[in-house]
Amino acid sequence: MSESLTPVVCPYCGVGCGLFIKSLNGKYVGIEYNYNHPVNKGSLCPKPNDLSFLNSPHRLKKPLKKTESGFVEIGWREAIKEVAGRFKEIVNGYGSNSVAFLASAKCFNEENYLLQKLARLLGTNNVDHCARLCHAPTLVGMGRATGVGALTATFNDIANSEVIVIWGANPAETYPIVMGRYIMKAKNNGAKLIVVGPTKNKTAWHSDIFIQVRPGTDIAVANAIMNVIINEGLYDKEFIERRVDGFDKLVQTVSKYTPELAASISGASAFAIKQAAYLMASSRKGTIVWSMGITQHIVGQRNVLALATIAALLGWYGKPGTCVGGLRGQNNVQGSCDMGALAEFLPGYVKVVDDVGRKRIAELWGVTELPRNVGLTLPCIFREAESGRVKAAYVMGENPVISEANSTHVINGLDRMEFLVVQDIFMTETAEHADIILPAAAWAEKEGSFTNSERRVQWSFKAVEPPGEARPDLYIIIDLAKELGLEKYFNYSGPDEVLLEINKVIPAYAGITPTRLKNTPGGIIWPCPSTDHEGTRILHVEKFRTPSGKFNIIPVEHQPPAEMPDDEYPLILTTHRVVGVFHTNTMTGRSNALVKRWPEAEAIINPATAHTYGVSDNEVVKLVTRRGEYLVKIRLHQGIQEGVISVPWHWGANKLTNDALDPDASTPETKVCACKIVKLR
Ligand SMILES: Nc1nc2c(c(=O)[nH]1)N[C@H]1C(S)=C(S)[C@@H](COP(=O)(O)OP(=O)(O)OC[C@H]3O[C@@H](n4cnc5c(=O)[nH]c(N)nc54)[C@H](O)[C@@H]3O)O[C@H]1N2
Ligand SMILES: Nc1nc2c(c(=O)[nH]1)N[C@H]1C(S)=C(S)[C@@H](COP(=O)(O)OP(=O)(O)OC[C@H]3O[C@@H](n4cnc5c(=O)[nH]c(N)nc54)[C@H](O)[C@@H]3O)O[C@H]1N2
Ligand code: SF4
Ligand SMILES: [Mo]
Repeated sequence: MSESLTPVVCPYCGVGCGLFIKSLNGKYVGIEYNYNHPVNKGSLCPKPNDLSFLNSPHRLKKPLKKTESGFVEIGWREAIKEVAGRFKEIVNGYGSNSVAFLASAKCFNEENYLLQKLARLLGTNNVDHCARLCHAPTLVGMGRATGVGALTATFNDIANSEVIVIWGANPAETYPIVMGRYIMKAKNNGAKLIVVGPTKNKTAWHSDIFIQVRPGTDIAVANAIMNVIINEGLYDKEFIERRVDGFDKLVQTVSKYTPELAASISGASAFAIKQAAYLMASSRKGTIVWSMGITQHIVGQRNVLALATIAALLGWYGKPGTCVGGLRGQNNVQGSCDMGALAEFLPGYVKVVDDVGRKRIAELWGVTELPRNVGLTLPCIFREAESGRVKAAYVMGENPVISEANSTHVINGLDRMEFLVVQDIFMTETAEHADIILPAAAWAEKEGSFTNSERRVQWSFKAVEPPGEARPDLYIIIDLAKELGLEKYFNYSGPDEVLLEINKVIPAYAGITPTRLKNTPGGIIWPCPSTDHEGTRILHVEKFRTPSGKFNIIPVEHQPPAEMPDDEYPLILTTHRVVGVFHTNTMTGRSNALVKRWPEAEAIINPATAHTYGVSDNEVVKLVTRRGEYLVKIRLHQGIQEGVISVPWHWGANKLTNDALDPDASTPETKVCACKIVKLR
């Protein structure tokens, strides 16, 4: 018997906690806490305490092919030949842009890098991943305002802040270690906490000021806060003068957003808005972080611009104890974006339309040109599939049937395609529509690097053996590329060689070599331009990375959500997450201890709203929107705004949600739509 402990990075959220996997003869038997890990010092939230999904009998173990009598097992050789053959046929018949690739924030940097390289060498920028449903507005908005889409500093800087603003996020459930180890630490040291959102949730419980807004009204509130800060002369004048462009335009725009106007738009109290403005302005060491309550709106990118601008007024950039940005969601969503698994960006955020940058990467890859048109984003891939223009897709580690807005159309799109490949660790709701299913090894069964929300790149080691014939995504992509005739460009023996190429292609990763990373247990924070550079904790210290070197203020106006309540659909529906369930529940849903504690969806509404519609606690009702219906149990919650119903989306609520898109980031508005309750008895 051989027992071992292997250091891995948690496979769930973007906090990037470290732990050890305990294995016996190559099989997962449990975990041990890693008390020396710089991010979590041993603490873990509920999810990685039970990783028994690794041993689930439902793991995919052999490639599968759809036949008239259902899925049948086939060999790897046949599977790869079939996938390559059909992709070649479709590209030759309909052109490169008739195929699309979905990369995965669950996979390593090296795997995402290879998948986007494969797409681009096949001649298409149709490669995207779940960042599109998530922090694409942050990427675009922070990119325009500061030059970099990522979080400006680290969790330690949050802990050292004197004022912390959490806007449209519920870290107590979604980033529990950031809440528990960093935000609460700051609070214990005297920091003040301001929370903005529609629900007095577990995060808001700890707030000093809670601004309760109706979903989709954040710009009005943000502009009113800036209105007070400017009118009272509370902004950081020196910072504005030296480091910010566009202040005068801002003054003009926010002048009409009085706290009273914002209160009438948002339902928040004008008093709370004013108090929050004074409290924020009381310190030059502050944090503003946000997440899906801000981004999943048709105004997601504009929301981001507004919040980033508040921080600029207060000088909350470029110094210890300040931190601004989106808390990145999936364990490797920051990395997947860095690697260029996005329709508009090549690795390192080189725009596909940037001739110079694109040429540089083409040369490094040994080709003369790369596709120069922006590709289809995730929601658009399914729309184009439904209308018959996207003929084939390769889905690595995503489950769009559950995660995409207005999911009925996603299913229509998948079914209309001529050829669908799904590469996953489980038979997902999406895989059921596939022609070929490829069984992947889970993160602990392979090795590679992940990048957390702080830009911290960490190596996660192989701890256990994959089940059956499941293989690491990296080798599946390499084999496929070879079968497609691209062997010259995919000549890698493993993840180390891929990371060495990433070191050359992405300047911010230049010094993050495999040897160094494996010997640096806490990881290295990018930008890290050379192997003797220790990494960069705080961005924008001297200059912003915009063309002018200054923070670029882009003032924004309030705009109502795409769909507002009316007589027929009188309620506002929003969606949220719960701590013990991750996304489409493929992994947490197969980990027994978690399923016992978090077995099903519970939609929360205010008791007054429940009274109006004659529903009671625990009652199962039908929720109906213009797009679909969904049965769910009702849970009464004093803390939620009247007229709002909040549904966890993990179990299929996206039948209801609106797929109206943010025009700048292409992110669907999954945080607001109009809805009605239909009683079943
Ligand atoms: N347990 C668990 N943790 C996770 C995940 C998971 O699935 N499960 N997923 C990870 C990922 S990928 C992500 S992106 C993050 C997301 O993390 P969060 O954004 O924190 O998660 P959500 O619960 O979707 O939304 C947060 C809050 O937004 C508020 N909200 C809704 N509409 C609005 C609005 O219009 N304005 C404002 N101001 N607030 C609003 C809701 O009250 C909700 O509490 O979580 C990560 N962590
Ligand atoms: N209504 C509503 N909808 C939302 C949201 C919301 O707040 N409200 N949030 C959105 C957000 S922020 C996000 S990030 C998306 C997430 O959307 P998705 O990324 O589609 O959701 P996941 O369940 O994380 O899908 C990951 C898949 O990868 C598989 N997997 C795990 N490890 C591996 C591996 O090593 N290799 C391979 N090949 N597969 C693997 C898992 O089994 C799973 O099927 O959902 C979005 N959808
Ligand atoms: S906070 Fe996130 S990274 Fe840390 S243990 Fe929980 S899910 Fe894992
Ligand atoms: Mo996300």
